[in-house]
Amino acid sequence: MQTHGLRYNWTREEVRTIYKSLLLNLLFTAQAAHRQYFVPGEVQLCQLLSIKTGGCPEDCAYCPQSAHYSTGVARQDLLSIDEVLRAAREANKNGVSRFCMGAAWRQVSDGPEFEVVLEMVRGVASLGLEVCCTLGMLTESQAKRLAEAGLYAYNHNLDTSPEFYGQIITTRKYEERLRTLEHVRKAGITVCCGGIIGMGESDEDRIALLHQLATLQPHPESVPINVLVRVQGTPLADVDPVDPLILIRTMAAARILMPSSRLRLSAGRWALSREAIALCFMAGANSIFVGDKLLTTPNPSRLEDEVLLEELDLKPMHHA
Ligand code: SAM
Ligand code: DTB
Ligand code: SF4
Repeated sequence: MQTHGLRYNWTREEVRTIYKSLLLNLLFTAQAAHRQYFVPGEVQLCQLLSIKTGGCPEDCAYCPQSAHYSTGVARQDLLSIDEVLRAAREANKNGVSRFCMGAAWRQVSDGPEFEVVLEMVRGVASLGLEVCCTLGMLTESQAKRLAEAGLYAYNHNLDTSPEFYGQIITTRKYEERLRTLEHVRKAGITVCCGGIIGMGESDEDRIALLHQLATLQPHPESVPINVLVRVQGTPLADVDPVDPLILIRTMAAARILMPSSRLRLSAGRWALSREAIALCFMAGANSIFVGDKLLTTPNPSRLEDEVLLEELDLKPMHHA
């Protein structure tokens, strides 16, 4: 991967200036940055699978899987290796090049369930897919074992600014998230780290999140930008929806700050217009999640997405 021209010493002020610049200038600069590192019109298709659902001890205010809220999400114990491999093979056939397994855990515990997850990673990797996991906090030795099993990426989001974080989650600290990211890095696994917008945060919070991400050295190879999916029963069920132009601004700023990272238009795409999605691609997004479901919430159907890709002249990116 080309690393020329990347910067890690962005100041908060510089990030603010970029984020607040005139929208059309922002889009133009972001698209130019995008073209230095990527083939225009190529998008990576990723698919999620919830391998363990609900009943999570954390109190993340956005999350339908937290045991602190009653959201109607049915709890599901760890899936079998067979069920996971069946889903991964199906995804592979459908042109997906990255498969991400999510578990509603606060952290990974050593023991039989972790051994099963390691076997799932080996199996998915053997299909030639980029395999990603998001399992909560990890120790250094757990990260090392995942790397040995062939894990390509680990997703662990900072979610929002350090300042706003305490209003969203009280059961863990921002610093703990950063520590897991260090363990992932040290084990040689690529980092997938981003956040959520539309939780009632301010521009300054979004700027601070972008600043945190863009000063990680190296940058996360993958940056998911999620739009809050408001789920009944969670404390954020009735928060005002975010203006799509704010999403587009956040995407463009992320592309300029971290030009060589894959930028993923993740949760919340279902609620966006085709035109807003097109502007996200203009702003430098180059990946989406496909499949009828994200982890627990709905996503556009595969058929709708086929039409979308065709209408926007986008081509699926193949495995690197
Ligand atoms: N339990 C693990 C953790 O928190 O790291 C992994 C799974 S968790 C569901 C992964 C990410 O999904 C969260 O960090 C958050 O960014 C995102 N997420 C969860 N609920 C969401 C929602 N309602 N809308 C948008 N993003 C959401
Ligand atoms: C990420 O940043 N977005 C993806 C992935 N990482 C795990 C998933 C978002 C999940 C949205 C809520 C749900 O479907 O439960
Ligand atoms: Fe648990 Fe992850 Fe949901 Fe937080 S985001 S409640 S840690 S599943």
